[in-house]
Amino acid sequence: MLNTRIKNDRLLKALRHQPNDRPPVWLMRQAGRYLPEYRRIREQAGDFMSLCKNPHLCCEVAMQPIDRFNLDAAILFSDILTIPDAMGLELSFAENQGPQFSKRIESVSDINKLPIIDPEASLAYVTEAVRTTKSALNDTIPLIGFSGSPWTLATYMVEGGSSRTFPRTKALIYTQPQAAENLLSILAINIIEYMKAQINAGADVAMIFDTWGGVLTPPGFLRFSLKPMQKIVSALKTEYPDIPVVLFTKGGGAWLEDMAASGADGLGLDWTCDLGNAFNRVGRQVALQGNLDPGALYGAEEIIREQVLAVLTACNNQPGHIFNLGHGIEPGVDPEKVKFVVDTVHQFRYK
Ligand code: 1CP
Repeated sequence: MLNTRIKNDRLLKALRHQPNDRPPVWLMRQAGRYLPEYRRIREQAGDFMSLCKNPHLCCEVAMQPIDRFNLDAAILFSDILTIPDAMGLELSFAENQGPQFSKRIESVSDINKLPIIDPEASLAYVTEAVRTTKSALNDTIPLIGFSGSPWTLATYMVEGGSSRTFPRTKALIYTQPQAAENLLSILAINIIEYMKAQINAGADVAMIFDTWGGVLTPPGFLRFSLKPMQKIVSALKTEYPDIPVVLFTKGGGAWLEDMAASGADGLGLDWTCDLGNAFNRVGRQVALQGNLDPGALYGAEEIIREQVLAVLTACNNQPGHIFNLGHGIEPGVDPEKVKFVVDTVHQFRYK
């Protein structure tokens, strides 16, 4: 399903290591609370999940940063926690609090009872949001579909919400590693079906957010995070060889060689990783996406320019770099600073 009709295909070119005039730019959490127009729609929707379940509003908020900043890619507006919700854990977001599940995984028998989902049925609101957004984009830029990684989704399902130290999930992998692997396998199966449904609905790129992979030990990362992500990459690349797959492990800088060997087309880097060094390590095998510190957006313009240029020049004019932040835009950031970052990338040219 190689989409050759897309007018601005810088992102797809970068993911294939083809030359571009400049790196493509999009930003994690580009749609979100730092934008006043997002806060208005969010208020109109009521709670966050009602927004996620309304394809027209999802499309509208996904388009807001595109209209404002002229980015090179749009990302589906949804959340990674839609899968555990569809698996029966009942997700809610209380006002100004993190996600909460009314049920969580407490035992091996809870894991054994988890369903294989049909995303075309229970997550039809997501595939509909993909179709609606894809149609609004009208092939101007690619649309990125996404899912959480099995490990990252497992942490939320076992903790029952957000956590800083993951006590229950750590207890699970150290006391019942086989059960943890079963949970991760069920999640991998559901994520594969979910990503296929998004690709069939029109997503041009598949990105896996492994936000919490970095809290594992090196062998723990290989076993509990990379192995199930590798299954997803293999399944998607077999069925859709032309759809690029990007893996982003926050805190995964030490494991780039292992991640590159997964067969993914691109890797996301957080800001703790040196981009030039990462490029020397794996830049021939995979495209690299990142990695401006989201905190730089609190700086003055001259500081931001310096930081953005450091990222833009780190790969030595080689193709295969996608400009992004090292993690999502924080809600307190001034949209004008975001515009300044994007404009600085737009003005850059490869030598
Ligand atoms: O009230 C609000 O408006 C809720 C804020 C919000 C938003 C805007 C949440 C709640 N999710 C989102 C959208 C979202 N989430 C996107 C949309 C597209 C875009 O990037 O523009 C994406 C890709 C996500 C993915 C997501 N959700 C991740 C992975 C990426 C990351 O940031 O690390 C994670 C971990 C979540 C869980 C989540 N969703 C929302 C919250 C508050 C949390 C908890 C985060 C935590 O545990 O610290």
